[in-house]
Amino acid sequence: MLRPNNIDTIVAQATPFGRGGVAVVRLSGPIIRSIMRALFGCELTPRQATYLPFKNSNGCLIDQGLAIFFEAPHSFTGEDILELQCHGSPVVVDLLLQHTLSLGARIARPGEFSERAFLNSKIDLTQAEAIADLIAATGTRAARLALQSLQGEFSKAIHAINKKIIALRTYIEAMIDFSEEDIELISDTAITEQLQRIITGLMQLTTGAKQGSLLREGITVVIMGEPNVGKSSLLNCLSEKEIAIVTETPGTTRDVLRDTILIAGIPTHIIDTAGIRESDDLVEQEGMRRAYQEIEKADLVIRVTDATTDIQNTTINNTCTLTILLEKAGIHPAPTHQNNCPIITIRNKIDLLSELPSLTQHENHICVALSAKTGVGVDLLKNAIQSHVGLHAQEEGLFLARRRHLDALSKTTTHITDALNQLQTTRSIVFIAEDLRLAQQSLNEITGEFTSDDLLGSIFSTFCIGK
Ligand SMILES: Nc1nc2c(ncn2[C@@H]2O[C@H](COP(=O)(O)OP(=O)(O)OP(=O)(O)O)[C@@H](O)[C@H]2O)c(=O)[nH]1
Ligand SMILES: [Mg+2]
Repeated sequence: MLRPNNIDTIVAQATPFGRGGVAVVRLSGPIIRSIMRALFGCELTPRQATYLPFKNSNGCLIDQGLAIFFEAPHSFTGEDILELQCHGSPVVVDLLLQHTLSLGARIARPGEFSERAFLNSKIDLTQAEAIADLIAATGTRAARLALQSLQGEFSKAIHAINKKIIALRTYIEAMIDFSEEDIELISDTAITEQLQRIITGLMQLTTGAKQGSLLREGITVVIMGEPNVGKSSLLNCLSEKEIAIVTETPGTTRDVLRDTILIAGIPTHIIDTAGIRESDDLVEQEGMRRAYQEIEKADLVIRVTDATTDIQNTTINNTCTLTILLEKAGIHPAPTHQNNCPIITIRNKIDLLSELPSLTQHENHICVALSAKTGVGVDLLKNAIQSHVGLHAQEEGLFLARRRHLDALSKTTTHITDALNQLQTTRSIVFIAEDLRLAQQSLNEITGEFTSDDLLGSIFSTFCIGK
């Protein structure tokens, strides 16, 4: 592990930058006691808030406030920590930081406090990531799930599966080591059953992690369609803001416009694009090229049509795929185009036809009749987006997973499946043992028990300073 030999004492503002009632400056490391003596002329009693003047090296007052000393190892980082609560002025914070730097501390890198907590085994990697996720959470559900992970729920679920792999590995390794001796061997059927049980556990965990990752990452929904059908009006209506310019001139939108809204607690990144039509206008062509780029990355496409003019296009047609839609619009997707993501068709402007809002479904294809101008039927669209995402209402078994967690779970499942295949084909105990070892290694990447220094560096560098 990357425990440095010469541990610096680090300092950072733990509260957001700017003005406020109170700001917190946090220090962690081996020279905290000498910093306390320089700042206050004494060492503080651990875990006791003391109201004190904070002085610079000339004895001049910088501020007065509360100071709390957490003695190692009973602190967040496992090292001595000093927290200074001063008035929330950027000038005061800066003076305090400068003074602590002159006393031998250095400015912390982003995530360095959490990194030290991890390296000193105060928290595991999923808990460290949960701190960053809790801070970044955009909705109450995401915040609740981050807190659960911080309390160790995700790690507990990983450990439960790990225990099963270890138990099986122990048997298998013993079969290799003592194959000549008279030990009780477990049958192939028993090994198969145990492997299958591990796979089932991994599948359940992956489902919960995938669902939870939606709350963290959100989904990308791209609005596409011909010019003037009301795409930008729909973006404005969904985001309840005047983000896009709306005019009756076809070809108004050229740039890609985005906003993120919460639909059933899921961050939904809505993207409005240029209207798609044959055009000689270079700017419009560039707009369409950008629209196409966004469509390629979409999780869901909302195809808007004008109900007053476009009757046959809105007919529900379950053979309507993204590729067909793009070709109809004169865009010929590259042969590498893979995204055949689901499409919801909108019959917009129903207010002009005095039609009632509706949601119709034919096999997998959904059509919503609404008015982006008056807002009627937009709730139906939100419901359709929500059911497309398919997020469970209950939170049990959901984990606010990251991409790397999903990758590690998938690798683990592959290794266990390989072990099962070995059992059914080569029946080589040595190969099975190796697959189980690799499975355990992949699973341990999640909690950080087996993680390369490079990966750790990249994880913690995404944290904010002071955490
Ligand atoms: N009556 C009515 N008018 C609408 C509705 N939605 C949009 N419009 C009008 O249709 C015209 C075009 O709307 P936009 O939202 O700019 O359409 P767009 O698809 O973004 O158009 P481009 O950016 O040019 O591709 C504007 O005059 C809107 O006021 C609707 O539901 N009902
Ligand atoms: Mg527009």
